Amino acid sequence: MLKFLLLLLPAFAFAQNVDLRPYNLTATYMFILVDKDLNGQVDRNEIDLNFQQYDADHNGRVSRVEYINYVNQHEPTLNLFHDALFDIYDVDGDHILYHNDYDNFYALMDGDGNGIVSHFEFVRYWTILLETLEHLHNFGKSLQAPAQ
Ligand SMILES: *[C@@H]1O[C@H](CO)[C@@H](O)[C@H](O)[C@H]1NC(C)=O
Ligand SMILES: [Ca+2]
Ligand SMILES: [Ca+2]
Ligand SMILES: [Ca+2]
Repeated sequence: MLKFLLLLLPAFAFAQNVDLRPYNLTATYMFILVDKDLNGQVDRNEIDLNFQQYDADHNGRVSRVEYINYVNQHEPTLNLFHDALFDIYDVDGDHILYHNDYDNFYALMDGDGNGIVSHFEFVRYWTILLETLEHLHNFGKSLQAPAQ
């Protein structure tokens, strides 16, 4: 399933040609999965909940190896994209995701800085991120020109 920030994509997770467009629809789908208590916003603890699924050894931290292992089991065709996402999450660059990284990422998504990530803010942030990293998950599709 599209597990949020590992976001990820359900049925076609193993397909060769994953197409996440339209990005605002993918971002909306991610929001629905992340907003576990259905209160219409992403609460800070919901970020923790999301990342817990990657913490294979349950030590409270997500290493790059744990994250990539999870990706390889669930969304292998998006591994380049996820490698870049890990770098975005890992704000202090120590290759381990922990509370400080989640705090930072939450603040990045909180466009108006009021301490709450609204549906609108989440979808806007992820739509832009999916566009920005398009070359890492949409490779090939723009090269499918008709044969001459
Ligand atoms: C996505 O963006 C398109 C074009 O702006 C818009 O028509 C559509 O309603 C949007 N969909 C969602 C789910 O926000
Ligand atoms: Ca761990
Ligand atoms: Ca870190
Ligand atoms: Ca906000």
